[in-house]
Amino acid sequence: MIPVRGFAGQDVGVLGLGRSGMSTARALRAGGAQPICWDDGAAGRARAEAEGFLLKDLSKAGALEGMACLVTSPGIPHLYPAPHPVLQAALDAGVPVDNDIGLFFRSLDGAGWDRFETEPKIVAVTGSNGKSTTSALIAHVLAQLGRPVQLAGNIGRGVLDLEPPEDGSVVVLELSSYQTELARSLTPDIAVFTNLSPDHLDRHGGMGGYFAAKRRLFSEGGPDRAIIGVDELEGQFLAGQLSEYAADDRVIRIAGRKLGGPGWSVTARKGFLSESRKGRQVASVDLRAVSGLPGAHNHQNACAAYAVARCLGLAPRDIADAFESFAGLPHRSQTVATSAGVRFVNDSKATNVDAAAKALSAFAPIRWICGGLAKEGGLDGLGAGLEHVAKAYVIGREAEAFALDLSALGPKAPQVAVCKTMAAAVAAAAAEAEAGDVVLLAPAAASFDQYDNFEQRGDDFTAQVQKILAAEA
Ligand code: UMA
Repeated sequence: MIPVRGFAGQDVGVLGLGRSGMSTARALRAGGAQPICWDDGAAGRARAEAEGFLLKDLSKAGALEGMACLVTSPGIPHLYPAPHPVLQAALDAGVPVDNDIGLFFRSLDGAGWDRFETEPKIVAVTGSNGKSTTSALIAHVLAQLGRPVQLAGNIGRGVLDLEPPEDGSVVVLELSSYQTELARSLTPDIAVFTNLSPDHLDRHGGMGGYFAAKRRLFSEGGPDRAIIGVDELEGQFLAGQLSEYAADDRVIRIAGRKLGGPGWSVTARKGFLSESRKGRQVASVDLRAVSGLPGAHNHQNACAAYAVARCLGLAPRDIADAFESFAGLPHRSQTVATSAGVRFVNDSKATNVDAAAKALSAFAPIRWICGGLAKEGGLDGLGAGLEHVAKAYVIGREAEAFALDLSALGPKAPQVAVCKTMAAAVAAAAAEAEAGDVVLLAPAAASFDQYDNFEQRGDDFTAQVQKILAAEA
């Protein structure tokens, strides 16, 4: 645990008692503060009570009086579509608001940091898609090459749960826009922006707000190195803004196309990663046979992880060797079974259209399981990968509406079956699949209409596949 500094003897409100809230309460207590906790759900309150934390309904008038700070959880709206009532009360009372990420950065350095022979490095990864895989891949490469490394953040572990970093170690943080928008302190040594596509727009008041939330990772503390995906205009703009001159190698551009100019870049085309500096290629890696990183979107993740590893002084050959043993993450292009030449792939994390488009372009021919709680922006962004789809099997409470939206894509529209449940979709797709086909779950929608989260949806897919294959055996 990282004890929180700066609040000893003071009251600090903790709103939300899930993964980040509970670790915040513990770390505040370890740093000598008095956490005063609240959660709108009984389960959260029970968790805190079981650990002896003080509970107080922070929405009651005057409850925030005398508090040094209010720490909130990422899932709780602090601005749009409307602040949670406790956040509004903090704004009204002038109580500073922070989150566990801000507390982590403010608590990390300070007394004792100079005892290290090799200072620990903090790498923070943000972006719409690929940030979990990129973060996990960075951690994997470093671990393979013998560097002590810890991984936390949006990937599922509260950042204050980390152990204090040791000599020469690296902390890799996956950060969502919810987290970067609010943190009062953001000072990574290396920061990565993978890409940008519409997501969480209700929480950020639109695309501009969403981009601004992510951009804070680069503007607050000013990382020593910024690794920026420039396949979208926003990334191009950000890279341009951070570079003092064209060959400024504090900025490393990553892309799925060839980049000109004298700057430092890492690009991936047709399965080959290429590193260029001062206009010349300095290294290349063949990614085609790396089974844990299928498809162009994973090749972009590989570019970002490679760039981080290069910034940390690792050699291209060693990084390439470490890629080979990366198994991928559950629910992201994860092959869960292969039977009679049919591959079953769980990409439940494809919760938006852009992520699904990337999954569709990574495989062919596809029996595509899709649908759920549709996000703003429609299905137009599914792009060229749609041509890989032999047939779509639609799940979700609003499956008919989703199927209609797919059919409305005109000549590009695949053949569609309305299945509603995962069991029906997997059964139909498996029955119709031929050797060489990929049965792919890549919903292009959130899971909350039928599941608690995308992990539960992916687990259901895997369970249904196993059931069918067991019955066939
Ligand atoms: N709660 C309230 N009032 C509310 C809403 C929630 O009291 O109005 C309470 C809930 O009852 C619950 C707690 O807040 O007890 C949950 O807080 P949370 O939703 O912030 O979830 P945590 O368990 O703290 O997990 C958070 C991240 N969750 C979100 O961003 C929604 C996790 O990312 C992250 O792994 C974890 O911190 C550790 O850092 C998950 C996520 O869905 C994976 N992220 C989004 C994404 O990837 O798209 C951004």
